[in-house]
Amino acid sequence: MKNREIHDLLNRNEHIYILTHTLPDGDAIGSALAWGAALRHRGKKVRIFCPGVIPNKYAFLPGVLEIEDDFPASLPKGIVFVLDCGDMERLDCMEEKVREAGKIVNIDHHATNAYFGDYNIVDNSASATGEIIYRLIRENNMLLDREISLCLYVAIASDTGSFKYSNTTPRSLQVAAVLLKKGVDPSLISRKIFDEYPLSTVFLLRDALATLQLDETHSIAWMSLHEDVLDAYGAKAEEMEGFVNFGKNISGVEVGIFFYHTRKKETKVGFRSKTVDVGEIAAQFGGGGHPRAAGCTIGAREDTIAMEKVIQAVKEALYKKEGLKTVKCD
Ligand SMILES: [Mn+2]
Repeated sequence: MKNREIHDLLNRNEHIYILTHTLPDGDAIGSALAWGAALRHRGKKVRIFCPGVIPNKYAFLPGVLEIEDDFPASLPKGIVFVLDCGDMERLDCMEEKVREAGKIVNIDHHATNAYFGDYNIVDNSASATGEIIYRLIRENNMLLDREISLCLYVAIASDTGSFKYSNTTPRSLQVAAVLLKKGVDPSLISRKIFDEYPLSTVFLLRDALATLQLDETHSIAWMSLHEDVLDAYGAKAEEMEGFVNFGKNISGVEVGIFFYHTRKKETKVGFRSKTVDVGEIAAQFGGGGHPRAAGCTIGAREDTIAMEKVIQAVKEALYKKEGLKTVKCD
């Protein structure tokens, strides 16, 4: 989509709807708020939607309270910008109403993007959707004040894991440099979105670490928590995010697994891996994901049965990989 087309589209429409995905991350929220603020400054009537809850750690972002969770039917026709979504499923059943509201502009950086928009601005070389929004703002001479810069910085810092992941490029750092010049405080953002956690999270982590176990070769590390423990601390399920890495990051460990047992006799399994394709393992149990990060849900009479099955499958995948290695060495 050319900038002239964006320009025309904006000139012809007064109402703008910005949507982002369920279980929003910093890129989803930061991109939506930045794009919304820039368009508002252009005199547009902007509404921002995100299905589901916005995690508390983003509460410091300007405009976050205006984000609505339910997309109403029969809105005045406008343009719908869908941000950071590989497909429309991520809008959590809002698709039909969304398509009625106007032409869809799909802005995203996922390699798997389904090009579901009437217009598509998809760039998988961008580290974050926030990086694409930055480019649109600059190329169309839109406002880039300190608040918009803050939202864009959160977007890019989130998706690059604070400029640590392999998707960090010279370009993402160049954009970050401009945003810092606009007055963004990187240490404040780091504290808010990466470092701070509620007390309940530390209690949960303590209990999870107490369950840490390893296989005999110390290649697999796993931990577990039951829903009852979360309730005891008044903790939310999202607080367990990242616990699985404590196992995976142990020197010598190849695969970290986290088991969350619900009262419905379901076990939600999170995998993180250094080498083994855990996406394949998760798929064996009806789940999915990426080679290095995946998940699945297993129903079983006993929590231990679900765990044993999963650990056995990981062991088999590890042995298969090691078998291949031996063949190669010969
Ligand atoms: Mn993203």
